[in-house]
Amino acid sequence: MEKTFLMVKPDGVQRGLIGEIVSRFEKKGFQLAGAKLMSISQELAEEHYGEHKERPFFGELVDFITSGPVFAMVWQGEDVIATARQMMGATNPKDAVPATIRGDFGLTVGKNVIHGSDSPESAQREIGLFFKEEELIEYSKLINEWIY
Ligand code: DAT
Ligand code: MG
Repeated sequence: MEKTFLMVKPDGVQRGLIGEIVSRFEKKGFQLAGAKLMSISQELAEEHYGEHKERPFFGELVDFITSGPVFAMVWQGEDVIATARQMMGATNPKDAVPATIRGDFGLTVGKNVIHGSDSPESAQREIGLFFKEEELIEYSKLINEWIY
């Protein structure tokens, strides 16, 4: 089953949105494979956001993501990578439609509440950066028979 890396950013943790965000993915029918509250080191932040190294906002982005704890998660399910991106909404909350996470809870691009992998390649890379294999749990849920 496809897996993706999702993370409640420091603003979302401070604002008490962990439960709300977990709940949305649970209710959708996705299955949690791993989760932890953690601090991101400077090195991990720079690696995670490596694709944006040359962008003018890179320093700000690294400072922000290391500014407080994040809630890192791996979710699995059919088409979870693309569907989670849709549920997150556009990068800039100004453009994110209502009923998306950024549309409902964000106002500015710098503090947009949630991160999600944008492709199978980035999902694999980001899961590997944040989780050890033994931190991901394979288990079956009977309810999946009513989802698939
Ligand atoms: P996404 O998080 O939707 O995958 P991205 O990968 O393009 O978006 O950018 C990573 C993060 O960088 C994004 O969540 C917020 C920040 N960011 C993106 N564009 C920005 C900009 N123009 N100014 C400030 N921060 C920006
Ligand atoms: Mg991205």
